[in-house]
Amino acid sequence: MNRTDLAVYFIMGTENCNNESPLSVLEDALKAGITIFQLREKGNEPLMGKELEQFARACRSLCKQYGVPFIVNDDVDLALKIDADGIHVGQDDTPIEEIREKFQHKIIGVSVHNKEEMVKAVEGGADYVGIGPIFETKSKPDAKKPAGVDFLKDARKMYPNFPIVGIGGITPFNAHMVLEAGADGVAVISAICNSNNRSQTVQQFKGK
Ligand code: TZP
Ligand code: MG
Repeated sequence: MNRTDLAVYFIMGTENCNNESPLSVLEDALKAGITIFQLREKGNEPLMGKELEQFARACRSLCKQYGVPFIVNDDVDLALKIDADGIHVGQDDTPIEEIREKFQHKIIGVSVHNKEEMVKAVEGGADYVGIGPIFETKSKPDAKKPAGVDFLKDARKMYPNFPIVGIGGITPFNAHMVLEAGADGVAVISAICNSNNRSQTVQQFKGK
């Protein structure tokens, strides 16, 4: 994958869209210029089974229409079934070696929090890593404590050219800290979901 694909990485599931239809939030974000999208269906009442598949297919086709890579969080079977462009996994999800067999030419993203996890992901064949939470987040109840940008800086020094995205509590106001620390982009839920001007928010993330 290109490092530039990570510039504005929008993540969303139905629970993140307050009073708006999730598909219209996604289409608005795509129009605004997000560069990659991850479907992350979590929470108390997540879509499941056929409903989830139908929603995922609709997201997939919107992303295709806008030429934006479509990534599925965690759910390897769903990603394969709907021919997603890639999968994103955390440290407690399916191991990368197992995924790569099924995702030969697709994007694999891994969340990492320290040097050991980073090395393992890169050597195991990840296409990009997500590092966070950088700042305090309200979108992931089980998130680790905010880590700031120290490890992100170390990760960039270790791997000068590897695709890295920062995540967690990132807004147009603090994004510069993440980019200056060496990230190729910012991964966000609430900053885009809750924005009342998504086009402006995305342009701000792009430094415009
Ligand atoms: N992983 C680490 S923080 C986080 C995830 C999925 C949530 C990011 O959401 P927000 O609203 O951009 O802080
Ligand atoms: Mg996970």
